[in-house]
Amino acid sequence: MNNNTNLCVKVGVVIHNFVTDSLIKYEFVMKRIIIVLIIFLKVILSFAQNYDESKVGNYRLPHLLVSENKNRVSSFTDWENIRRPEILKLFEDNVYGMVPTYFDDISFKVINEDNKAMDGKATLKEVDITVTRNQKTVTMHLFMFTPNNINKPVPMFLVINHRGTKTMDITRQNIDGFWPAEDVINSGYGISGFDVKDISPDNKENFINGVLDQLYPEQLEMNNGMRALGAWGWGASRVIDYFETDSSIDETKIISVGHSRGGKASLWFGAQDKRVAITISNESGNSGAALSRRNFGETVEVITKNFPHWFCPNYPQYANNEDKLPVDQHMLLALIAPRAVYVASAAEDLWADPKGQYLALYEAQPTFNLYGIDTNLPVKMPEINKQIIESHLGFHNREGKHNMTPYDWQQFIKFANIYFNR
Ligand code: GTR
Repeated sequence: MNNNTNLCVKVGVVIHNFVTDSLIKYEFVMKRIIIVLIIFLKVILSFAQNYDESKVGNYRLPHLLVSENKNRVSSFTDWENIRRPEILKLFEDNVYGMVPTYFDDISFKVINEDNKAMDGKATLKEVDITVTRNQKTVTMHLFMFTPNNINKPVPMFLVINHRGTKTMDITRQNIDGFWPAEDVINSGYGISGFDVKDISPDNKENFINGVLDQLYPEQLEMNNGMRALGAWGWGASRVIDYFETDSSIDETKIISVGHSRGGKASLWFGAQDKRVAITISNESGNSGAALSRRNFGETVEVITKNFPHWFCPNYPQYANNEDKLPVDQHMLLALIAPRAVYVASAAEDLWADPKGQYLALYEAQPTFNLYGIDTNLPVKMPEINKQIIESHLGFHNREGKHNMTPYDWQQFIKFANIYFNR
C-alpha cells in the first residue's frame, strides 16, 4: 500500500468510527427523547382531565326507575322482578362482563390456625380455597382473624385486596393501616382478605393466568365475558362459601371492603352476591362509585386505555361517549338495595371525583325508598371529615390523599355498629 492509500484508509476509518459513534449516540439520545416525550404526554393527559367544577357541564342520567318498556317502577317487587334484572344485565353486557357462578367442586383446607394471635386477643386462620371445573383447579388463599373475647359468631370484614399479602402480615410485625386488623378485632369484628392475584393478576398482560384460563376460558371469547374486576368478586363469593362453613363467623353479617380498583370490584360483587350485608367502596372513583357522565377526574377513555383487563371488551366503546352508556354508576349502587352501601372518598383524591361518588349515592336513593328505607341525603356533599349516615346509606370525605387508612376504617366500623345495632 502506498502512502496515499494508507491515508485514505485512515481517513475512512476515522469517518466510519465517527458516523457509527454518532449513530449510537443519536440512538441513545433518541431513546431518551422518546421516553421523556411519553412521560410528558402522560402528564399532559392527566392534567387534561377536568378538575374544574364549572366545566363539568350538564348531563342526564339514565332513568333508574323506568323500565325498558317505559313503565314506571313504583314497587320493590317490580324493581326486583323487572328493573333490577335489566340493570344487572346492562352492567354485565356493557361494563364489567358477566360473572359465572357454576363450577364442579369447592373445598376448604385450614392450613394454619393459631388461637393465640395478637397476644391472645385473636384467632388467626389461613384457609386454602380450591375450586375445580372440568378437571382444572384454582386455589386462593384466605387470611382471617376473629376476636377471642366474643363467644358467638362475629360479623366479618372481607377485603378484596390488590395491595398484596404484605398488607396482611399474619405475624403482625408489619402493621399496615390499609388492613388494620388490631383496630377491627378490638371493635368486636373479624377481618379477612385475599390477594386478588390468586384469582386474576392485576396486569393487562397476564390477568388471564388464574380463574379465566383455568376455569372459565370461554369467558375470554365473549364481549360480555368476565374480566379482572368481575373475577375478583367471583373470588370474594368463594370466600363467603367458606364463611358459611365456619361457625366462628356470622354469615349474615359479611361486610365487603375494597379500595380504589378493589372498591370497584367490591361494588360489582355486592351488587350480585346478596349474601353481602354491607358493601363498602373506598375511593373507587371512575367505573366504581363516581358518576361516569360527570366530566371530572378520570374518564372512561383513560381507564379503558390504562386498564383494559378490568372490564369487558364492550366497555371501551363508551370512551368519550359516556352519554351513550345505558347505565351510570348510581344504578350500580341501587342494585345493592335493600342491603347497605357505604361510599368513602378523600378530599385530595380528585382523580376519583369525591362529589361524583357522593352524587351517585344520592341518586341511588329512590330504589332504597321503594323498600320503605327512609333516607334523606342532602344534595350537597357533606363537609370534609363529617360522616353522614342515613339508614342503609353512609358516606364520608376524609381529608388527605388516595389511600385506605385507619380513619376510614373507624368510619366503616361506626356505620356497621349502627346498621347491625351493636
Ligand atoms: C388508578 C386508576 C384508578 C384507581 C387507582 C387504584 O391508576 O386510574 O381508577 O383504580 O388506580 O386502584 O389505586
